[in-house]
Amino acid sequence: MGGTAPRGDATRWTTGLRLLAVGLLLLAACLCAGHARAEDGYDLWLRYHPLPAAQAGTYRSHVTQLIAGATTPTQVATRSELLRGLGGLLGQALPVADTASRDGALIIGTPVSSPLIAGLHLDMRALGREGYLIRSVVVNGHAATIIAGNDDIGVLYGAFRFLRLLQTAQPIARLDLRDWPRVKLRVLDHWDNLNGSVERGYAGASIWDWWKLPDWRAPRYTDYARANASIGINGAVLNNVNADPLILTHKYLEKVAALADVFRPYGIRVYLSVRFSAPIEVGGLKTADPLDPQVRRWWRTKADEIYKLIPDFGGFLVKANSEGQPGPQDYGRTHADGANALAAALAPHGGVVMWRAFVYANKPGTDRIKQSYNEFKPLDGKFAANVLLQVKNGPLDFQPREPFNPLFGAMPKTRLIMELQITKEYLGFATHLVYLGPLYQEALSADTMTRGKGSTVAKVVDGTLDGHALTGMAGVANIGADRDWCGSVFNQANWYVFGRLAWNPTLSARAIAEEWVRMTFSNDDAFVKPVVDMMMGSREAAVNYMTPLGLAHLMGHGHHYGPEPWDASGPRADWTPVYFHRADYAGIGFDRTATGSDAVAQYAPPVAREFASLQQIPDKYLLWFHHVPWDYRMRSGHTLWDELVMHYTHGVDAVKQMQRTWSSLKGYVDDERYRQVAAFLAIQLHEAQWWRDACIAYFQSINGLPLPVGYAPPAHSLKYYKSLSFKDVPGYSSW
Ligand code: GCW
Repeated sequence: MGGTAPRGDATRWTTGLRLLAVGLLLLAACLCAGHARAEDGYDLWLRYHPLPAAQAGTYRSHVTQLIAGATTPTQVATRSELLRGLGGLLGQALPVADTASRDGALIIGTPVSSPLIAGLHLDMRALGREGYLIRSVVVNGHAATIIAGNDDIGVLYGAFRFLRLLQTAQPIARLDLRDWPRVKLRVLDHWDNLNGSVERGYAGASIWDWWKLPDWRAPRYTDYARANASIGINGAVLNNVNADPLILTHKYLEKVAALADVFRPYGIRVYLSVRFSAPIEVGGLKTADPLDPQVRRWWRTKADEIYKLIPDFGGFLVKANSEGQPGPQDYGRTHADGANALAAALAPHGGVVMWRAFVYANKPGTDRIKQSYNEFKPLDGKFAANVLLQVKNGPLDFQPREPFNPLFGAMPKTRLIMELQITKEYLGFATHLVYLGPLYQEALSADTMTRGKGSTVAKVVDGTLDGHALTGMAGVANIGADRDWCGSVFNQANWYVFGRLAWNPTLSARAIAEEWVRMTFSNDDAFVKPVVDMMMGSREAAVNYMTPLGLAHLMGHGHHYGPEPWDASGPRADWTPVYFHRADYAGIGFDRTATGSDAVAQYAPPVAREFASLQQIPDKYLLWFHHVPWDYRMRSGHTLWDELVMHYTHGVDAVKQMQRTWSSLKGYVDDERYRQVAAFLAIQLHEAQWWRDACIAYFQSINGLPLPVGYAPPAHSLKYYKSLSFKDVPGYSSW
């Protein structure tokens, strides 16, 4: 302070006042943000932050002690989750007791693990192994709540459900609910490579640290298992379907076994993607012919080795004769021959084969979307009992919108598992806010009409349509080593909704979004409603700014980043946007009616008629099935071209609206998450505008038509958009 003139009392006084004011402001800010402390997203929807005092007080009177066994690893996990969750939510540690000594005991267990539960003689037949029942009861004259199941894992699921009731501010005084999974295998498919990269992964490197496994079992593996168990996911395929054969070497199997050990208490089985030619690459054989006795013996011995290390190993996932992967057709055998050979090796141990139907190699020249059906439908009835055919939701490839895959309902004698993509390869990668609940729900609720009205895809998936007990749903994971797991907070909702719909495919995407928002952010209705609305509209926004009215696959070549509708570069025609949109001076769209590729004929007649008819086809599938002139009159009265421009523009406007919604909610969210979402929405807007402008510029270069009045021209020339090129795009080029 040398050299500064001494200040008088008055100055000191004002400075003091100022400091006090600043201090008070800071204090106020801290108090306001009390519920909104900075968060990095690591805790997902299992945050367990203290509930508002009044609410916590009510809950505390209903939950005063925990009576829970801790003999098996699953029981230990369940008890510790409840202590952690309730302790956090209620703001005080919950005492563990042996018997209900006062009102408010939370009693958990199975009739075997808990004498108190056994004494209630509950009817739990319908619950199966994984279901649970939560009920308010009276025990020893005291009000109590029970969480009961037939098996420890059901109790764990029930515990997470109970926590969710509190997390989402539901009443718990008079509970009587029971639930069980409608689908048997609820599986995440990780496209993780052994070198730590993730194909189509946008959340950093793989979470599996293969290098340090099996010695180092990162705590994160347990948190991964907790998160999955909380939504009922019970399986994980650890490695990419473009599989490295090394995963089947003993060294790697030991690593896999370590992960299986961590996951086991949480009811999660591990599965592996296998390369069909592994008997050659790992086994040193000359062939991988599935009918060769040596090859069959090799798979059997390999399966025996795996089950010695991992007694509850789930099975294999196989991508064969697809996109360059080896397969049975290399030896003149069918997909069924291939699948059954592996299935025979796993069957003695109770394992399954999930054989992917995503193939389009058999007849180049045939409409790509028809090939999988052509190839697999004739094999109905030919697959072994422990084979599931894994079918993508749509016939093409995880586009922003596709009609349902016609294989659903078309193979009644085959167990079909549905594959959805959670990672947003075609939906803006990590940064775009696109909630996939509506996409999944649209796919599941589609009516295949294969057994009359009401033969929905969901009924194929849950097995009720054709009476299958072995059923499944698989989601390509969006999980990586990023601190927030999924590359953004809102991407976590897609992991969440996948798990919830795999548990019960008839749940509503909106209800699930609401649960997630309450658990992830806040129970304040003033926040919940607008955020859920924003999420529910987000997928349609993306469809509009990327591929409206049934367009598909206009993304950048190979890496799939941004628009490249002009791309015709090969090496295969059916990898290029021009193949899919077929725009020319006269019109646009892919004629898949009888005058074109006749893909409509793969659907049940009433659906085929609807899709084939210009009068009946819903606008959203128009250009998927029809090639129509640019001046075609839409139902709205606009021409197709005008309507296309309007859809693109709506998409961009919807993102602007999302930005407005988010900025109006600043006060409800901690700064860290608020700012990331805001920044990502800015990226989304920029890229949505780019999508709109690039596509309009390109299509306009083909049809020469003016834009409808009031619609802004693209910001740049087509030449400019074509000049953009991208290197090192995340998630690309691992195979
Ligand atoms: O969508 C495509 C992806 C490939 C992927 C393939 C598949 C794993 O671009 O990266 O490969 O689908 O599902 O097999």
